[in-house]
Amino acid sequence: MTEQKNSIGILLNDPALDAGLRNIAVKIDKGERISEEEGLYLFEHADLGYLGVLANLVRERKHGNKTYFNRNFHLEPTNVCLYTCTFCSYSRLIKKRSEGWEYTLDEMMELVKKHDGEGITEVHIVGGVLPQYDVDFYENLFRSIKAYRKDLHIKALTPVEYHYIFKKAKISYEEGMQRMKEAGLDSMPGGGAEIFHPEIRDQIAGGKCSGEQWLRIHEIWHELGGRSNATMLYGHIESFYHRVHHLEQLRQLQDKTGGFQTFIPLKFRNKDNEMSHVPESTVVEDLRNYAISRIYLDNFDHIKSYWPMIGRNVAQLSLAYGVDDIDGTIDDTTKIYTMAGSEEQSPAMSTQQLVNLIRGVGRQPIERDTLYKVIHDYTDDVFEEDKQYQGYVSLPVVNQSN
Ligand code: V47
Ligand code: SF4
Repeated sequence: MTEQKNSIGILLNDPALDAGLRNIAVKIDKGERISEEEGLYLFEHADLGYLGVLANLVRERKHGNKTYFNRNFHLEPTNVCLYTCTFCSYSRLIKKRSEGWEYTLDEMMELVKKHDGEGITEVHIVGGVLPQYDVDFYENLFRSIKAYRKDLHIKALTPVEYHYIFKKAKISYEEGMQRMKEAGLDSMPGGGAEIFHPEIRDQIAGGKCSGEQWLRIHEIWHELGGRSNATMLYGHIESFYHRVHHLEQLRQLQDKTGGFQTFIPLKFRNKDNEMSHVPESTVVEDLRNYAISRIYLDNFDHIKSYWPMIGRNVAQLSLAYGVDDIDGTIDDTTKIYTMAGSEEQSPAMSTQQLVNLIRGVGRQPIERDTLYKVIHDYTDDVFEEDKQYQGYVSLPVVNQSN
């Protein structure tokens, strides 16, 4: 039996560990990359305990105990959409547009103004795809936000919108992204990725940009010096093979550009959509998926669990399975997950609540800006209301169905 200084030693000293998992553990111990076959092997054979040890080691090598969050709000111009993604509970078809909302530029600026005086650093803009929201519209929106509040980081739109509006304007992706940059776009969120593989994408997100187009628009944005995020919508009709394929496409592009900051696995929620008959993944599977993502994406700095979607208790648990970021304070400004059945029916968390959520599992809460510049390290801060706890607050009572 070998002497090991880190937690992987416990795994390697277990004579019952199978050879495949042992080889992968040795690779992770040495800081080596795993192959696609090994990624698939993890999905098919590795239990949660094993994955937790490996993913936590990778996470702590990169970030120690640091756990990031930011202060943001969401601006969703519309929930009416030309597309009909089968997993989407949020959008309304054009023929039912009276059931949805379609904000004008002035109405959106009123929503921005609601956050006057708040220490918010980012606006995350995402919504449905409609012809009136074209290149000119978004240029005006970004310029108006910057003119009003130039410190606000604009993280906006996905290749789904960009592909559509550039095609409509008959301009190339390169020209389009350059125009967005000049209008004030600071970074791109990770949405619209779903599952890249056409076997699945065509069934759940037919008609919108392909996996290749999604990746190409991010590549162009990175070449312009921009940063962006990436997501994967998992736990529906895809197989483990499709998940590994998705992760591999991201890892390859990241090797080329280095422009991705964060990977965000998005758990499929099945309320009120065309895939309501598809059962949701278990919490154990969610944690396995975070852990394998952390192990596989060795060239991504951050793995984020998005608490409005996964629920704050699972987000807290995910911090032991490779996750180092739990997104932002949000302030009840997104409807995507409440409409899809998340246990977070009114997703708002104050900075204090987020800080305590992170402290509750013994991690260090760090407020960051969108580009991960540290804004404030809350490790030693004590909030007035928390003085009674004299240290970490205890875990909140878990009350969720899965
Ligand atoms: O692209 C839609 C997903 C995404 C459902 O970059 C669903 O910081 C689960 O990308 N069940 C949009 N997921 C949200 C998004 C995001 C969120 C938070 C942070 C960042 C970031 C990006 O939401 C869509 C789609 O993949 N989605 N419906 C559903 N029923
Ligand atoms: Fe439209 Fe996005 Fe919903 Fe698809 S996921 S229907 S593109 S809003």
